[in-house]
Amino acid sequence: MSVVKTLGQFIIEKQADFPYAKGELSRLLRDIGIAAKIVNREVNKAGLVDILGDAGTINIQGEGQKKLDVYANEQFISALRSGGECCVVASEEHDDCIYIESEISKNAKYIVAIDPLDGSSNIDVNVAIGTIFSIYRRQSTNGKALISDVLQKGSRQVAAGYIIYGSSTMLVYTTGKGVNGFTLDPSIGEFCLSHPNMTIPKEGHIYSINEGNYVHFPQGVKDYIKYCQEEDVATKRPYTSRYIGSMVADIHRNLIKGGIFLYPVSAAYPKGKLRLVYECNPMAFILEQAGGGATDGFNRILDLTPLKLHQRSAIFLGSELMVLKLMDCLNQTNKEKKQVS
Ligand code: P6P
Repeated sequence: MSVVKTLGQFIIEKQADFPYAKGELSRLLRDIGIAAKIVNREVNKAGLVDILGDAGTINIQGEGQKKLDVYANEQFISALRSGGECCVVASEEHDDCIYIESEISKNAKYIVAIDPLDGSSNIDVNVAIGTIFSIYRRQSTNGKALISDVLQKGSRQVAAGYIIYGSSTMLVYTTGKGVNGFTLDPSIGEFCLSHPNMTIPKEGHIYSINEGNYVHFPQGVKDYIKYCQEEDVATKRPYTSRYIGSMVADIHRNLIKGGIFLYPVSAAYPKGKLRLVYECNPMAFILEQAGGGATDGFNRILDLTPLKLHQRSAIFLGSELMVLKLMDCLNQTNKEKKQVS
């Protein structure tokens, strides 16, 4: 009988990896885990209680908020407020940052950027959805935290993770020393280590993209899609197309099986759809820590400097060799453009 290791036990055990750690980050990760269990309870009841459907409000993205969006946002912010380790929360559901200035948080060192419930369009049709979070250490040294504490490069994250509310509920996170996955055991109400040291295969045979936007994709992306669809036994092509429309679910599958997730610029999203601070950066940190790659097509995602809280970016991330092949396709069309111009 293998010994069950809970998220709490694992966090404390790994705290030793950080010699100067005094437990603040451990407590912060614990707070996020608790909120995730509360949100999971409501997600699992969705359809049985009046928590499906629209909240009748609009977020800064101009997107209609679902009741579960609002609920999840409230739960994570409440947990971060009461936990005392977080001084600023940047949430997809709020126009501006939430500065926590309570007595319990007066010495808080950490910034949390969060998409409380990603994949909202899937909530009412019972498809997997997720929470994505990113953690930074504040750079300002005293007084109220600053927006510059939030708009740090992704390479400065101290931790990142996601929760996927699917056939089972999992919490996957990294603190820069590999990626570990925990599955919620409802019988004991604990996230238990189920996927230690997660690594993404260097090569994969799944590509995930909304091909409905094909006509507006950059030529290099079109070339890559055609590459995925060509017959070639040696490279096991054509690849399989799998797209759920829920970033956390698509990336989680590719992390386990190998594959590439692509959200290029398009007519509707000329700068890309996914948000750099609380979607692209945390997912890029996780995938790099799992041995994969993450780019906006030209730059490493983690090297981008956010200028605005809700700024968007194109993103291509997954198996290292698939990301490199995509970049070859993009670079090739750029060379051809330069030769012509
Ligand atoms: P599209 C969900 O709304 C989301 O933000 C991500 O979870 C997902 O990957 C993407 O948008 C889907 O966008 O345009 O393909 O529906």
